[in-house]
Amino acid sequence: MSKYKQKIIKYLYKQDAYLSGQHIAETLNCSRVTVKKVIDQLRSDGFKIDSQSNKGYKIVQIPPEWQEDIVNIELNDCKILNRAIVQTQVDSTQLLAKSQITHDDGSFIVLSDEQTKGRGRFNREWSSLKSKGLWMSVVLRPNIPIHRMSTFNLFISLAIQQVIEDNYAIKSQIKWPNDIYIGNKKVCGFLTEMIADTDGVNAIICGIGINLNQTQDEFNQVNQDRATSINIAHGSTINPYTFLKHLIHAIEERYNQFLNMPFSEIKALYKEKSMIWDKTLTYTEGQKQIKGKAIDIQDNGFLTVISEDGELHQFMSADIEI
Ligand code: BT5
Repeated sequence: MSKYKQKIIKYLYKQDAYLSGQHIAETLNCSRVTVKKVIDQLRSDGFKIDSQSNKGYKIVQIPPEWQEDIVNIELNDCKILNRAIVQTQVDSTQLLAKSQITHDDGSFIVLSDEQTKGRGRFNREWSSLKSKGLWMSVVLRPNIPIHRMSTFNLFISLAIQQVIEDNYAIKSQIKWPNDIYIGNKKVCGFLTEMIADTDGVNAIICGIGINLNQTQDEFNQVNQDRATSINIAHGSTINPYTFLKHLIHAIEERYNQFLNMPFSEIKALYKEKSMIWDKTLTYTEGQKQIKGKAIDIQDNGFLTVISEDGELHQFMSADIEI
């Protein structure tokens, strides 16, 4: 039955119209009894499926938990990713992705409804409430030397920023090197890790956290005044599958650019979408801390900052207090 379950989900998910049991059975070459059994199973899994005697069936609501079959439908057209691993709860999608790499040499995503130990950079906590956001790790396999990785985050930032702006009409901005903001609140953070040796990069593991459907009071005390969600900015519920579809498409496009063109070609756009210019901010990288203004970004992704005493500083990655 699971073979038909997948096919029936796919068939119904793609349709806006009602489809009769007879029609589904004929198309999928199974009996109407099988169709009915699968529909009952889907309903008990949490799908709301309307049925009307003369018309047939139509999915009207998908359960709030990620459905692997539907995620895979959204990945269908993507040429850079082979599959999705979907979990209800994990410690961190980054950890699960890394453990998969040892026995899967393809490119894939790991998605979870909830993370109990979601992490940001330097092991900082990433709050990942159940079914409220996109908690995802993307594993990619570029065949490039390590030094080329210094611009990867810049391409990915633009992918995420543009999904929010182009599809939801929300002005969003990039905070170099790895955050996306709406106004002065963080809506997304991502981090890029890699497995590499002297021959080059074997795997990129890019962990992306995007707040989709939290209300403001659902953020914990630490993030209460500093975080926002797309739902809050947009004023309505965000369909996670639609968001995922847009994001995968944008990542594919920007990843191909990252592989094939220098950062200098998208630098003007990146700078236009960035929020850190013309402000005196505090930059911290390791032991080094300065107050200054960002004045440019280099073709290798390094940020040039001029400190209050007029000295120029180059940052590869830094924490910026805004
Ligand atoms: C980041 O780190 O912003 C990268 C976050 C990456 C999370 C993803 S989710 C999928 C994958 N699996 C993981 O375990 N991680 C990745 P950083 O720049 O260090 O920022 C962390 C800071 O962001 C925290 O110290 C909080 O102040 C803030 N923060 C935590 N949760 C947040 C949230 N949901 N929304 C906005 N800000 C948050």
